[in-house]
Amino acid sequence: MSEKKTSRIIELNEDLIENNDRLAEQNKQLLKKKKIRSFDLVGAIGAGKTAIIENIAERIGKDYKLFVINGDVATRIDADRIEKFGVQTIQINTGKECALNSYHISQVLKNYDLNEVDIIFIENVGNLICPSDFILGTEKRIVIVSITEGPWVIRKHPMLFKYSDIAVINKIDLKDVIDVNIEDMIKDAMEINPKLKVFTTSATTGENISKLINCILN
Ligand SMILES: Nc1nc2c(ncn2[C@@H]2O[C@H](COP(=O)(O)OP(=O)(O)OP(=O)(O)O)[C@@H](O)[C@H]2O)c(=O)[nH]1
Ligand SMILES: [Mg+2]
Repeated sequence: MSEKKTSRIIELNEDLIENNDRLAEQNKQLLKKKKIRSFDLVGAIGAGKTAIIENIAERIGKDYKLFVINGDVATRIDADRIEKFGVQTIQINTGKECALNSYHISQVLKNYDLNEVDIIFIENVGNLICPSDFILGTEKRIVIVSITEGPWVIRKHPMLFKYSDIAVINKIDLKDVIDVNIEDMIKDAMEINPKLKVFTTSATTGENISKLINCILN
C-alpha cells in the first residue's frame, strides 16, 4: 500500500474515534441531566454478560426502573432473555460492526422516553478487542471474562481492563473442572489497572452477584 493511502486510512480512523468521543460526551451529559445511571458491559462472546444482567434484573428490577440495550451482530435473543424479567429492552444489531458506538446510543437516547428510567445497562457485542476504541458515554464500564476463556485471557487483552472501572471474572462455579488460578487472574487485572474493582462471580449459582450489585449501585 502506498504511503499516501496508509496515512489517509490512519486519518479516517482518528476522525472516527474523535467523532465517537464527542458524541459519547453528549450522551454522558444527557444521561446526567436525566439523572440516569448507566453502565456498559463488555467482554468475550459467551462470558456471561446477559446472564449477569438477568441476575441483576431479577434482584433489583422491582426497586429500580431498568432499561437494557443489547448489542449483537444479529438476532434479538439477548433482549428476549432480559424481557422475561419485565425489563424494557432495545436490541441493536450491528451487522458487520464488531462493537456498539456512541451514535447507536445517542439514537436510543433521542428516540425513547427514558423519563422514568433509573439505570441503563448496555451489553456490547461479545468481543474483547473492538469495544476498547469506542466509548459510549456511560458512567462506568464493566468488563466481563470467564474462567473458561483460559488463564491468560486478561493478560492477552489488557486494553479493556485498562479502560474499565469494574472487572468481573465469571463462571467460578466451574473452578474445579477448569485448570485456572483465579487469584492469578485477579492479580493480572490489578496489575493492568490498580483502580479496578474486581469481582469473581457465578451467574449460574448467584455467588457474589450481590457484591457486584452493591458496587454498581454505590
Ligand atoms: N457454568 C456457568 N455458566 C454460565 C455462567 N454465566 C453464563 N453461563 C452460560 O454461558 C453461556 C453464555 O452466557 P451468556 O450470558 O449468553 O453470555 P454473553 O456474554 O451474554 O454472550 P454473547 O452475548 O453471545 O457475547 C450460557 O449458556 C450461560 O448459561 C456462569 O457463571 N457459570
Ligand atoms: Mg449476551
